[in-house]
Amino acid sequence: MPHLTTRVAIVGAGPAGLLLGWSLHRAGIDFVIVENRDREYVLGRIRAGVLEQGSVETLQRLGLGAGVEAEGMVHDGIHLQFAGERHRVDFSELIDRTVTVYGQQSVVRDLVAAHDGAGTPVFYDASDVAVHDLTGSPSLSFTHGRRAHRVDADIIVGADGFHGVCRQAVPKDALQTYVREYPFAWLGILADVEPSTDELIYALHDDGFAMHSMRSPSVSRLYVQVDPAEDVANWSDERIWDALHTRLAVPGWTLQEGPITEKSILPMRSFVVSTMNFGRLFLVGDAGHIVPPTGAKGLNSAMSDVAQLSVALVRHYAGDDTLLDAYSDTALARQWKVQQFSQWMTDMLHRRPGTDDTAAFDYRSQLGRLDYVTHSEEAMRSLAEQYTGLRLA
Ligand code: RFL
Ligand code: PHB
Repeated sequence: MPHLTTRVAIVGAGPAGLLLGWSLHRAGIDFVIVENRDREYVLGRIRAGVLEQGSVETLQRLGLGAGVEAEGMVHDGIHLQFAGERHRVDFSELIDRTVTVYGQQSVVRDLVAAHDGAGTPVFYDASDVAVHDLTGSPSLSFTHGRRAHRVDADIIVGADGFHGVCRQAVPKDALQTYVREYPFAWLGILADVEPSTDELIYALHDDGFAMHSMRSPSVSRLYVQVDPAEDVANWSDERIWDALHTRLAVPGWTLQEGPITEKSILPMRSFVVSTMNFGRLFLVGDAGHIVPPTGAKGLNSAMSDVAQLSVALVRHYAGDDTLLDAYSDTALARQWKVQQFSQWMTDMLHRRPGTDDTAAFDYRSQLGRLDYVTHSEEAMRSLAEQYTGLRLA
């Protein structure tokens, strides 16, 4: 059986695993990445769309800035819409920060191309991936090309997302989880049509949330709030456009329609682990935390974890464990700030189901909150700071 020895064994070739591998490659630290899907699946996954300024800087620092610089769309602010009116929050003017619309698919494409070009060891299409002896001499086993493989490593990094094996490998008494479910989901579409807006629109309407985002000057990304149990088959293209027209309407503005090329329902959940470290295992990204997408924080949090862990690993191999020992606390301190922001944005912008007094009260209270947030400079500044990305740990 092929038997490899490396310093860092990374499970998962999503954005977190690929980015960490690339950071280690640049630092001259040996690593292996093992992914249980094939390369085409990894490249085809459509997910997040907004990069914080710090995430763009991370890509640039690692020599991966060309794609985002050529194709990324820098946005100075967002629109918040409620009660039939659209209000702009201008990040540039308020705090001199921006965000960049650049799809996760493009980030992953750039990372895969970089790894391919450098010939780094990324095993796609592996099966039976398992981690062993996390508090002793850690190792990874998997099947690849019908052959059993084993990797001995100093450190294992779980970059294998919410459903991965690494977090599950931690004994139950060593890791607690904190979860919050939401009584709604998003139906997301990609459409071949020029975006009808220059910046993202987040709207709360009597019928529920809707959002207009984009992927390029000719591709729009749009979302509508639906019931979590909803079947995507119940949503014809016509029904989706009708809902978007209704929820995004403001006088004097027209939503352009185009062919829908992708349609899916995204569940919503908040989830955080009590520790991102067990023995020689370190978790990054969705393996350790999930946010509802309203604050656009999933991918950015994964990139922030990786930025911290890669510096900690470089220091570790230079003989200093201070940052590695502090990694879990540092990452979670930042993550809980991101969690409360994502929860706040989500609660503010979605219509709770039900016709009882509490639902009616909540809706009016949300409208009051939106009115405050779009008219108080202090409130807008706080939103801007959090949306464009906290720089503190
Ligand atoms: P990923 O992207 O889930 O990658 C994990 C990788 O690990 C692989 N894997 C395994 N590999 C080996 N062995 C195993 N046993 C394995 N189990 C899993 C997987 O195949 C995969 O390749 O996690 P990562 O790298 O931490 O990146 C996190 C981001 O992908 C995530 O936070 C965001 O995409 C979340 N998210 C969104 N965030 C936003 O900010 N805006 C969005 O619009 C948005 N849309 C989404 C999303 C997440 C979604 N999922 C997870 C349901 C839409 C969807 C559908
Ligand atoms: C997206 O473009 O897919 C997107 C943008 C902002 C969000 C969520 C998703 O908050």
